[in-house]
Amino acid sequence: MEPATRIHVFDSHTGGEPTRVVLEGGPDLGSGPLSERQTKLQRDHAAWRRALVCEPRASEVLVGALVVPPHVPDCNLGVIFFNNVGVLGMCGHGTMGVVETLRHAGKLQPGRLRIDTPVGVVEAELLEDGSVLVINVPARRCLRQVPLQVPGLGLVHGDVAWGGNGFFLVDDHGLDLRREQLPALMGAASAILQELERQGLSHQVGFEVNHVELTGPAADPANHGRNFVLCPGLEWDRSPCGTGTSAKLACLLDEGKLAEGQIWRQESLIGSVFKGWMARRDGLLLPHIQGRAHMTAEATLILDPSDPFVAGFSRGA
Ligand code: PYC
Repeated sequence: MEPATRIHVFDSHTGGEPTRVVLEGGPDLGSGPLSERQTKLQRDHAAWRRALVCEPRASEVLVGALVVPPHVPDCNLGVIFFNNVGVLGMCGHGTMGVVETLRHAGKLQPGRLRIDTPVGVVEAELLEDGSVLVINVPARRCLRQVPLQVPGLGLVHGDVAWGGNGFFLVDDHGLDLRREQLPALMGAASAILQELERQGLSHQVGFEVNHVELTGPAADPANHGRNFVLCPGLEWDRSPCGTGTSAKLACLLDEGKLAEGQIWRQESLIGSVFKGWMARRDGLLLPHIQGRAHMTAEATLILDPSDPFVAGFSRGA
């Protein structure tokens, strides 16, 4: 009988959104650029991905982070993020989870880390108060107030923005961003996502617009806004979503509603908060996102080849 594969994982959550980090023992993806290795993970290792972040060893909300040697020479590490249906370009809450995991494992190098990702280099630093600052790839708003007729919801308008993933940000959804409204929020955001796919909006902007961000007023007056983010695998982000907050900052700045360096406190559906601001470097607008991750578990996953569900299962791919 073939022996079981064992994979050591580090679990954390950032503002309620879980991350599962693999520091070693991932599939061999070669040593090419991170975007190439991301493609290999997506194409050749779907079973490994699902085994890590889907049932029966996980729940579909989990985001995985595979730490690999970087390709960009001055980076300290490389990371490929993935979820229940595939790979992600970047992940803000996940980057905070990676930094907290490295600290927990005694592997965090002092100072600011440069992290190679499939969508560019990001920086991250563990701050004295235990929070993590992520300096994301440049964010931008690409399309403003695109009208979208959504079956069952009606006409909404959305900004299309890049924040390391592609977002459709809708303010005129007419829903309360409260936990009790979760079924209605899921229904509305899924219908928007489906309509975006049907209309092929991604082709217009050159990146996948596969995250829907419903935005609205904050519940806590200390914060500036609240969001509900639906990810491509139809899971909602419990955190304020680092890449979603980056996309929101890009829209606010473009709209003249936020100045460079001005702080925006973004609240999630469960009330967790990321602090964000935009700062310019070499002419590029870089989102700065600050939040805190906490370790929840260290475990060894067992992938028993005789298990009919060794490759995991999900509602998606
Ligand atoms: O924090 O960027 C983020 C994120 C993306 C998907 C889930 N979380």
